[in-house]
Amino acid sequence: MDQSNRYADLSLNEADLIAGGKHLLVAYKLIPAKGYGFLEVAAHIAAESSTGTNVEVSTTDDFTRGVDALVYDIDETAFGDEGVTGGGLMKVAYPVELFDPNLIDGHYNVSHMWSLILGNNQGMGDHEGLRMLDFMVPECMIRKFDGPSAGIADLWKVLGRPEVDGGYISGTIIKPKLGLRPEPFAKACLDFWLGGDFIKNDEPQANQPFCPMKVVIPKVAEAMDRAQQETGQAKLFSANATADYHGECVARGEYILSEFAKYGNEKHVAFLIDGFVTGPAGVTTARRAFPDTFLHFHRAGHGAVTSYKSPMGMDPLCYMKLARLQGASGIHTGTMGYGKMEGHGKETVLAYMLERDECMGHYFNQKWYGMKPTAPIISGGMNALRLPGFFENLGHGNVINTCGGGSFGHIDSPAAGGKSLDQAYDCWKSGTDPIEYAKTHGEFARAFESFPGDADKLYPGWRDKLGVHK
Ligand code: CAP
Ligand code: MG
Repeated sequence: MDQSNRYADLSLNEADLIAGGKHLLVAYKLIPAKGYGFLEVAAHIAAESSTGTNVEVSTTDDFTRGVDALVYDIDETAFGDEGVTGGGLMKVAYPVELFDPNLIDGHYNVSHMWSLILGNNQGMGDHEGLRMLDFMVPECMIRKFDGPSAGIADLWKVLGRPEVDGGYISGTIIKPKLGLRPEPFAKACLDFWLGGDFIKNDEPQANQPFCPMKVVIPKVAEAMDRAQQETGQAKLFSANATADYHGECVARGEYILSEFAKYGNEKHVAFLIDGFVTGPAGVTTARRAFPDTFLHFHRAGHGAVTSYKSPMGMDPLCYMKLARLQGASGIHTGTMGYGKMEGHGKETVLAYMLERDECMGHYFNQKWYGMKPTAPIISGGMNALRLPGFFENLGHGNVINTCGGGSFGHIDSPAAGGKSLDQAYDCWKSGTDPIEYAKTHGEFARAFESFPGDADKLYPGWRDKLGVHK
């Protein structure tokens, strides 16, 4: 049934909708199934995502019609006509009345918003692809999402740095991903902390019988204390507190904090939450139960909904915005084409959208009205050699960066790996040519020999220039 006479109004003006402040706007890429009209399917999507279904129902009244989501703009061939790689653009205005304030405090919840704007409409039979490209939340809603509590400024403070523009935080992920018992795990931590600042659990490291949390966490807390004494520098650990049940997440969080508190280091802890698989419930549990602890949003699994390979799901930019609304202190943004995960150089907007108080996205300018920033966490196949280019592309270095292979793969030691990362930042910041910089900075220089494939690609002729022959 074509419902475009009810769920589409192409005379609506986007600037007026924004100025009115009473609608959440969403841009989608739509590929209608064969035999269906573009506007017909677009209207069905607006219906399915708000007040309707595939037919008119007799229970609808005038109030109901007043809160219909409306298609207000379409461009049927915006992305070409090449099957699932093509498609058109559609924009929908959702009245704010459709969204769900909490019973307990009136705050909006992301789960509800997500299930409305990217829920049932994903499974409809009359399209071959529906991907959310961008959305814009109006001020009256922005002010009622939790947003972040702790942030990168708190970590800079612990590190004794300025709380604005505190700079690069060099980190690692303990590798191997699984299979270390408590002693070697804690030793790996110490070995890195002698050179770098920040360690995170790899996301599957939890409470396995071969490395129980109650055995390994005290050893890691002890290793942190030792590293801090030996280096005279503060160190940070992001501990996995992910769990299905909120009670388990809170129990893990409390336990972890209590162990680090024995050395006065509870502020040196972040909680890693696998926020894609737990969903907003897992993130909000940690955000609300531990508002003073940096909430490290790891997104394993997100590719299922954000990958550019798919005509479905959402653009990574939407995922970043959802994370900031939920209150992540930091989230993995990928490596913008410089690491091993899917991505490209123009993804700098992912970081800017998280950090800034106002940012132009793919389709909408989003104002955050003072909501705290979410820090970009850069991870996945990175090492010292790839960092100068990464910083140049991003334009700043106020990020947390974790290099697992890039630290534990350094031929001298994990500490040398950690030092090579800080040197890479210093190299870029000082505007020095990396080859010239390597001549006077040993750990950075040895990264060339540690990752020769990258060195050949990024710095051709490096062997001759650095006098390395074997
Ligand atoms: C990185 C990592 C992260 C990925 C996730 C890994 O290790 O720990 O989980 O970065 O991707 O297991 O691959 P390496 P993203 O440094 O050894 O690559 O950050 O894009 O969410
Ligand atoms: Mg990992």
